[in-house]
Parts: sequence; structure tokens; C-alpha cells
Amino acid sequence: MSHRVHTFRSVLVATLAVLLGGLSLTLASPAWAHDELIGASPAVNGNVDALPSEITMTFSGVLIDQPGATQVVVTDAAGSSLTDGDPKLDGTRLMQPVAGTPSGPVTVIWRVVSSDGHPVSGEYTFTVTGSGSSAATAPAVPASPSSSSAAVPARPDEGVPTFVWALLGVIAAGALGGLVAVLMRRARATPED
Ligand SMILES: [Cu+2]
Repeated sequence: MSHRVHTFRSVLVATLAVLLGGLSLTLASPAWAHDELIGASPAVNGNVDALPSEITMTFSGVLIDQPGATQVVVTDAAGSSLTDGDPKLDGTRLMQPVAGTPSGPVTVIWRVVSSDGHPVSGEYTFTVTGSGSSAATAPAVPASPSSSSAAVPARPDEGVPTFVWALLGVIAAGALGGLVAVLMRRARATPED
């Protein structure tokens, strides 16, 4: 009797240990992580008086420099492109020359190849406050919405987090199923002492 209870508890503890171990390994392992944007100048959601000559993005890993793999689209509130040349890679940093006198929100869409060889993309905005500038009074009329936004293909958002959670779900379901099966078999085989 007490031996059976002890066995049940051992199964439960072992199952939980496997689940927690898998979870912590998965979350802690750098092999699952793609490089991500950790900083930018102008800052993400920041304000600047005027557009600088270059936008700098800093990533969490050394980006892979493949021809055509690095793409940056910078547009003003009207959707007009502000890029002025090709993006440049320097280790974990990505520099994109820009030009123009925009006012209001500037959108930066980026696509790079992560240090693990996988493409990663995202976008952010910053705002040019345009203080003291007289040329920046153009109303936000969408000129040609489709032309500039199509330069970067539909963002293949990284699927690893989804995959990780799906894997954890499968592991959890399998472990729970096994636990239930063990408990049911033992309940059925309970001797009438
Ligand atoms: Cu990857």
C-alpha cells in the first residue's frame, strides 16, 4: 500500500523533472536564438531634430554578409524612400545611409542574415520632430503606397518560438498521456488486500 503510493509519486516527480528540464534547456540554449535588434541610432521610437546621414542598427550577434541578403527600407510618413545607397555591415552593426528632410514618423524595415544563417527581419520607427525646419511641412498624402513597401518581401517572421512551444506541447502531452496510462494500469491492477 505505502509502496504503491511511493511509486505513484516517483512517476509524477520524474515526469515533472523531465518537463522542467526540457523547458529550461530549451529556453536557455543559445542555439535556438536568432540575432535580434538590441539598439539603434536614431533610437527605436525615439525623436530626433533632423534625419542623420546614416542609420545604425546594432544586433545581438555578428551578422552574415551575403550578397543581397541585407536589406533596409527607410520611408517617411508619405511612404517615400529615404535610403541613399547600400547598407553596410560591420560585425554586429548595420549602417544604412539616408538622405532627405522628412518630418514625422520614419519607418525602418530591415532584413539580415542571423549568425546562425537564418534570415531575420523586423521594423521600427522613430520620429523627426523637424523643429526649426521650414521645408518639412508636406502633408502626409500617400503618394504610391505599393512601390516602396514592396521592396522587402513579406517578412518571414522567425518561426523558432512557435516551434519551441509546439515541441514543448508535444512533450507535455506525451508525458501526461504516459502518466495517465501508468496510473490507470495501476488502478486497474489494484489488488484487494
Ligand atoms: Cu536560426
